[in-house]
Amino acid sequence: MKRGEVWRTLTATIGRRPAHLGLVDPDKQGPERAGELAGAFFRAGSDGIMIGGSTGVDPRITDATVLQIRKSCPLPTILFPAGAACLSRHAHALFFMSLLNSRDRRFLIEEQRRGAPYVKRFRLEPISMGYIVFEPGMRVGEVGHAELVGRDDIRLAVEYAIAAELFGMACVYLESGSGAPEPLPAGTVRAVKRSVGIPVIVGGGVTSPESARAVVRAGADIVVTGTVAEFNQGRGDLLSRIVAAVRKG
Ligand code: 1GP
Repeated sequence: MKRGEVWRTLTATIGRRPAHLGLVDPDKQGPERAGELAGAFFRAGSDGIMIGGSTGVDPRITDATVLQIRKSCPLPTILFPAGAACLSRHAHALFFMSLLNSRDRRFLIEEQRRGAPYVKRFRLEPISMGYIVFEPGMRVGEVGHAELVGRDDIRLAVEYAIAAELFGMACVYLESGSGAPEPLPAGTVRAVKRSVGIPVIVGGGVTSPESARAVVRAGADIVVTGTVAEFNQGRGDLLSRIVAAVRKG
């Protein structure tokens, strides 16, 4: 995968079927284990690896994690940064994202301002994203000072998503928070999907093929899972069944 082709390739995929991205948080394990997780996502049929978490890590840890992931699987690597300190020149692309419902300028524009020159210098492919955090929000809700959107607050969700589209953002991400007990309700995903023409990404709390199916049938173009891969062993390859459910639509 060449830089500059990641988003084009992913959008071509979602023209045919929903896509799956596996999330690896460099803060949760060492690079070796991160590589193993990426390999598991690849074997399960994921379309790419997102690298990031709620807390800013040492850029050297992000670098080592990205390099190990690239050794372990051929999938495109997309940074999902908590801030300017989480960039790596070794990734293919990054979600250049703004947490639209943050109360803190830092997550709306300040981290982005600080990181922008490095994105250029590292020639990372930027994929602009409106990031919206819903209840329960988990760690990212706290760290990002999000004014959480209610799970069923369709009006607010749709307004944020349309605003993202009008800003020219490439996609919108509906986030319930990593480790959320459930994914976002189908009604909320469906309403957002009907309101915007840009791809809709849904993540947080997808831990079963049934919940993955519900989210894609509601209209998610891309489903993100992180936590489930960490507990995949001994569970009948749950990850492969989740990814298959996403791909089948
Ligand atoms: C977090 O939405 C992602 O940003 C993934 O969440 O860890 O709950 O799969 P999970």
